[in-house]
Amino acid sequence: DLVPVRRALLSVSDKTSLIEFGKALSGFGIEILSTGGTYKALKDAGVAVKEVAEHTGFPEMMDGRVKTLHPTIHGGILALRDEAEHKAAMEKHNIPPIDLVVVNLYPFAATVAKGADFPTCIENIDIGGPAMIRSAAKNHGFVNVVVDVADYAKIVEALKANNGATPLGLRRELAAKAYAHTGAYDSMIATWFARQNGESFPPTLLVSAERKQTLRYGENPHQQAAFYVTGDKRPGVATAQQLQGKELSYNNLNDTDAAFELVSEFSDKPTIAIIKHANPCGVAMADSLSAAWDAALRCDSTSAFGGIVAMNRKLDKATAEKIGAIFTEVIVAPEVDEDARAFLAAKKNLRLLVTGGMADPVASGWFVKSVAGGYLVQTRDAGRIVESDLKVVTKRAPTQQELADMLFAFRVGKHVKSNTIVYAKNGATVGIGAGQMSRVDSARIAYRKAQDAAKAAGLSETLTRGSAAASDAFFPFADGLEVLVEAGATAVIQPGGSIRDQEVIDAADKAGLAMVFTGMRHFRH
Ligand code: 93A
Repeated sequence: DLVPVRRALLSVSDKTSLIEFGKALSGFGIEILSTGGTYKALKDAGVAVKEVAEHTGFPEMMDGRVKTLHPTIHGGILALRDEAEHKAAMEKHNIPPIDLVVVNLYPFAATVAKGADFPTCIENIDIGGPAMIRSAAKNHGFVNVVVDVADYAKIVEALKANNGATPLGLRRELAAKAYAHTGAYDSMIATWFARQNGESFPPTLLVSAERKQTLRYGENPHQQAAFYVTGDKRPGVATAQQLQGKELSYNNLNDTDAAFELVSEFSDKPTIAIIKHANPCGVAMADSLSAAWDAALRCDSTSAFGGIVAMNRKLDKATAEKIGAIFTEVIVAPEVDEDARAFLAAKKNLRLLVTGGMADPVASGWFVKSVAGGYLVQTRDAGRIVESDLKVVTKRAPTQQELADMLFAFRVGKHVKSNTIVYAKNGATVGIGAGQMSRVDSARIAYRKAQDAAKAAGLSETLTRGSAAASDAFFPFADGLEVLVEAGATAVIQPGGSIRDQEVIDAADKAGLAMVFTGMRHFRH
């Protein structure tokens, strides 16, 4: 299954490492064919190269739209070298075989990202490149195809190891990668095109994402899993750099994403979120990160064990020491200072990630969920309630502190599984009820957890006394609100919109609570 490489076609938009690779190929006595720009770059660097136009006897034309779309090229790639009829055709039409195709495509995504106009984006749809990649991958029995600069070294190594030939295993591996590449390229174009036509979603779900990593297992050890990335370079779990610790697991990635997206909601003050099973068990903002950690941990120090910790400021040593005092799976921060890094380095199992910045909470994007027989797709929840959105519905209006805590609690609640009740006081959650089938139960659980936390801290009363409480959706009855009253909350924020809103408002008035409606709910199932 070893096939010698005698002739290569190089046609690349991204010319990174091109010269070194060209020189290496020449060193194996391989003839190089190239299109205009690639030809010029190689020639200027003194690498022996022949222009495709000379090879085919046909000039590049129509502003480069037709460069390599010629039977001399495609016959040379597609011909089965062991088929008499194919060999006869090659001879009759004077078609030399091409054994290696190296192509990277017109930078369509980068052109769109630059904000280019419609005709420029269209001109950056590569046609000849994908055609050659697909031809070469189809004929992997004889032909090598390289679409990624990172694979240049693999080819050179194989040629070295096999005296100028490559093994079938490598050619098959490259072929699979080639089709993934052209598929992702076309799906990107399809998505862009649908958007130009005014559609939010393309007619078919073509998600352009490439496999970054095969994970050890999925949510459970008997499930297989992999991580696919879209190429979006914004700060987040897909682009974060891991500085230390074991490989991230499926659950780690899911939880880290939840933690980082949550904490990215807050920018005014140093904020920390501790996450377990994709739900926060403590979130707090304070004048320093270290104080934010103390307050976040106080909310539910039992659940914080084995948690994922995210923050919105550079991690400093004082905070790292505090986090390091309890068992933590992952820390994710925009940056980490030298002293914190040195301190954490001793904790070999702790995974430390830096993102280089924070996520944009109002960025657009898709949320995909699978159901039997299909996928549900929605735009991500970029909804954000600010003070001017609030409508006071009770006799008493909230105080400034209550207002601040209500907005904080509601924003945290957006990142908690429904049904959600979040109690917050002085910029810190003091009770979180998540994922219950009844809103009353979420309110009760959050209160009970707050009582546990108070007991653990040796306090005489629970921190929910004098707190603001947020509900991710309206109260269908007054019973949920009555639990908040019992817990000592003095202010409530909720979407409103129930046919029994008046009953709920009456109950709040009776207890002297201040309540506001947001008009927006944050279900998260
Ligand atoms: O416009 S094209 O779709 N028509 C072609 O026939 C063609 N052949 C190669 N674009 C074509 N290419 C692309 O040109 C390659 O995929 C590569 O991205 C680029 C390299 O051009 P140059 O060598 O002139 O820099």
